[in-house]
Amino acid sequence: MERTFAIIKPDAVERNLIGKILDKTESAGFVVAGMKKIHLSVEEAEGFYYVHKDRPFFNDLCSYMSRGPIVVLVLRKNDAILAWRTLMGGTNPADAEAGTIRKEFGLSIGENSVHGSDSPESASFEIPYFFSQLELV
Ligand code: IDP
Ligand code: MG
Repeated sequence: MERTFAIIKPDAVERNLIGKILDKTESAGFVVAGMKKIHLSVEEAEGFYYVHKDRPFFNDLCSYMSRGPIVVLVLRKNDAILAWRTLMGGTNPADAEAGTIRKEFGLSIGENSVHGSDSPESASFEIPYFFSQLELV
């Protein structure tokens, strides 16, 4: 089974949506391999989103991602990376497919409730950014 990295972002944690999002996640066949609730500093958010450092929304993104707690997750499933991107829906909730997490819970293109690795290379950077081997089952 493949592993992917996911985040329940501050907008969703603030609205007490952790349980609802995990319910959709487990119902879709993902196994939670690692999970914790943390509160990033701006610097830690910048390190995580380093690939986006030249994009115009970078500062807004890092201040949003550090404004409150998040839940970081490692999920296991066959083709987990693609399957989680599909369950999340497109970046802008307004354009996301019906039934996706972002369509159901996302507020805007910035505050879109969840993150997911976009490739095996991203997952290999993102998983160890937050989890040690001992924390994954
Ligand atoms: P993704 O999360 O669907 O992979 P990316 O393009 O990797 O989308 O962007 C990372 C995150 O940056 C998005 O999930 C969203 O929170 C934020 N973001 C992306 N595009 C915009 C934008 O045009 N305005 C504001 N925030 C954005
Ligand atoms: Mg992305």
